[in-house]
Amino acid sequence: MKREPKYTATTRYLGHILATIFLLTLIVACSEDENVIEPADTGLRMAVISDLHYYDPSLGMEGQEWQMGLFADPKLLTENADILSSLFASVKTTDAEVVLVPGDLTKDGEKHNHEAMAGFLRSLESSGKKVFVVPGNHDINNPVAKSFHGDPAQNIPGVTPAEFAQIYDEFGYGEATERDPASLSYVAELQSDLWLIAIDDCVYNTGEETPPTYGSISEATASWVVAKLQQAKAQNIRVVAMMHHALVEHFTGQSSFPVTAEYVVSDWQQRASSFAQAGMKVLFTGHFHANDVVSYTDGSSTLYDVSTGSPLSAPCPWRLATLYKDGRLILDTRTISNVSVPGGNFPQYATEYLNTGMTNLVAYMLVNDFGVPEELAGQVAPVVAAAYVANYAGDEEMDTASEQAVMMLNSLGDPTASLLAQLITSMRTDLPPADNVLTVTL
Ligand SMILES: [Ca+2]
Ligand SMILES: [Ca+2]
Repeated sequence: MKREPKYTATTRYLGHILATIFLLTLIVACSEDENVIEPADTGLRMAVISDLHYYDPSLGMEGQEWQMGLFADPKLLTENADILSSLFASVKTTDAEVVLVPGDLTKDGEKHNHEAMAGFLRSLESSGKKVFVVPGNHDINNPVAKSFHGDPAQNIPGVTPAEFAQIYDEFGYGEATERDPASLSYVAELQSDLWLIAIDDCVYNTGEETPPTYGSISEATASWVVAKLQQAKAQNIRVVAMMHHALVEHFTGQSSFPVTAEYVVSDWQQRASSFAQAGMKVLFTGHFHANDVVSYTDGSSTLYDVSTGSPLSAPCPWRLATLYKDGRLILDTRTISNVSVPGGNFPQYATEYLNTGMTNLVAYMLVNDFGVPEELAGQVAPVVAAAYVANYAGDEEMDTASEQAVMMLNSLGDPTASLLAQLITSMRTDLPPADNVLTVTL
């Protein structure tokens, strides 16, 4: 006769403990097999906010000159203070340790707005983050720094390069381990084995009545950047870079279309090749107001140009980026949504504002700058505007309306019409990799 085993409460209890230990062992073994991130490598968490274009509403928003400015450049300037306030509140809630701002901190380089921006950045730092800035094309020696208390608009003080560095002393210039004598470029240490190379590619002293849109890295500054990259490589130090203008074309032909050429730095292929060869692997940029990522390869060297859109242009994005020691860079995108506007739906309001503004601007430019007949301009402008909206948002694709417009334009046998067809196609054809949520290995 088989005897039934007798379980006591104690043996059942011991059994549970043994089962738990066994399970825990399994979990640990599985974790090791899957090669989870070592606790020591939590990565460096960065927020990237670009093209903030701050303008203090108390400087006035009245008059035809103000309205003309909005027509020529359809940014959400009227709503900018509320939008930036929402942005800074959101950035504060993240666990980002570093905040990168690749230029265009102010509407047009007004000293008043720079000082206010420094106050906002100080408040970000008091929430436990380190902020680093470089100038954009609007920020320094800007001849159109104005207040708008009715027509005519009034000139107000701007800033010189030295004043810019002084105002943003706590946000890069004061903690720089090295500064480029030829520009406002600098090196700062983000971690003991990670440098930020902040590159100033802006052109300040043209003597023109309006600030230049294009950017250019002087030979002296390019050599300085290459020397810093080589020094980092020799010391086994990783590098993250930032600059205002794109270093690499973000869509095919961007540097040659008349309306988009000035958004890519001059001599971009030469600069991109030398920086990639010297070891630059990732560069955060802004300027075009588009969320986009492209790569550039020279031989065995590849770099990623990560462009971040503006909070003042739909979809009002900013980025979170985490860089691990094994080279993985995880990029995520956030958009600003909680701003009070007529109708209550801010994302929809921002998209309609950009769409309408770009449609009107493109129609005007087609007729007045490119000699396109008014009827054709009226037909094509909404398609070009929609291409901008899609390109700014990132991960863009062709749609039926664009395909039909491209076919119609190509059938006209006119050089301007063909160029427009190319522009629409290029702006809707995303170059790899993806733009908003992705992981790349540097
Ligand atoms: Ca892309
Ligand atoms: Ca894209």
